Amino acid sequence: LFLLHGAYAQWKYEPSPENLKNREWFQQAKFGLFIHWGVYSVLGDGEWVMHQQQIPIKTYEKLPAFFNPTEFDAKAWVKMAKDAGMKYITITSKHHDGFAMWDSKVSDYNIVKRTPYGKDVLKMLADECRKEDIKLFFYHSQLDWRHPDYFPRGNTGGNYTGRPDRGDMNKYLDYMDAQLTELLTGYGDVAGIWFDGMWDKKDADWRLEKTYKLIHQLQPGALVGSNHHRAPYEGEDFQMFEKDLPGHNTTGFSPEQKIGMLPRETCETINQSWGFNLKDDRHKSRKELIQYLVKAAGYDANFLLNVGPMPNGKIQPEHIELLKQMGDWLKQYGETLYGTRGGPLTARDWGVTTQKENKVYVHILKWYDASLLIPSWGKKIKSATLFADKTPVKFLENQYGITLSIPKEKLDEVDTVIELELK
Ligand code: FHN
Repeated sequence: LFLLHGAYAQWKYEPSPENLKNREWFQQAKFGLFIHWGVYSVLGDGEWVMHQQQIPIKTYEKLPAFFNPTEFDAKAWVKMAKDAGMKYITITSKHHDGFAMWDSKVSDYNIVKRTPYGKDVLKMLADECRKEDIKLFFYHSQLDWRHPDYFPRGNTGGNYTGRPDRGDMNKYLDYMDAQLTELLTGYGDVAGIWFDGMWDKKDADWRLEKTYKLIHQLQPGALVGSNHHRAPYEGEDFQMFEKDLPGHNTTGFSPEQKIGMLPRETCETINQSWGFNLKDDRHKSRKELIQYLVKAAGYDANFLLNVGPMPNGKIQPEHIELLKQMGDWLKQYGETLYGTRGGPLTARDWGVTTQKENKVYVHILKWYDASLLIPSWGKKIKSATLFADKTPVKFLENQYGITLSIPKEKLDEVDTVIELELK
């Protein structure tokens, strides 16, 4: 046993060349669409409805019969994402309720077998993404409220399932690996697996090594990430921060993490909910969303922005409109984000910087004065230009740093971008 344990601890993951290439692509992509969609959307009360309304499994299992998304149009979703300037989509293949959104062979608790709709939406989406050159990730919940061998933390405190707290975790993990195998063999190139839910049973043996090796063997290019709110484990390819800019330590930050080690991503919802919520009309504003995207880039992270489609398969019109506005903004300013890396400065109260080759983009998100002093990072500046209209910006370099003069009337309340060309 000791030897086995030792072997586990020593596993050293060597990402394949295509994996490293995909990591680079990921770092350049900057913006993705997160989709939380499942049978829960029928109730319009978010994806945690089973737990929150304490619905017993037997009752919840009646829900798929009401899920008939006849208006679902993969083409329209992918076009919406593309028009928003997004480069990838991450969709829930299975959320905590255990319902599979594809034609799973190892469980008939899936969209093809249990709903009047009867079609494999992941397949349709994967085909459309491939056509349109949008990459597709699967969000996969490790926590499973329905599988008899996943024993949740119980009906007190943790998650409500209305069933006993026992089972054979290994059997559950075999099932999970079998479902992952289906997703990684039947849907073409998968950009990655986005795990969530391990936090439910922090001390369980999740057999991560086995699962991660399986994924890397089936699709060496696929990127593995997990929303476990801890420092990355061996076998992971990117690090995610839920509702959190890296390092802002509310969720997803761990002091032991090595900053900059893996590509990063932060996710947020467009309103307050992940899954469709009828009562949620607290949509974020255009300004908030654009600034979040810019800040994420300044923190060297992608922004994965979530929508929860309605039970009919359509996306709320308010969300379509907001995404369109982001896309319009990106048409003008995308150059200052795509393909850049965060820095050279760390985030400031006034905003962030992004960089690409011999250019640095100063994104001023909140500033009221006609000049701004930024610290110097040891490089000399050749020119400074207001990105929006290419007019020159006066600057002064001295021992205090770089002072940029910004004509007040040119300050943009969303993002005033100053392009610095380096010598
Ligand atoms: O419990 C889930 C939640 O439903 C949602 O999927 C988010 C997305 O990041 N993650 C979990 C909470 O950490």
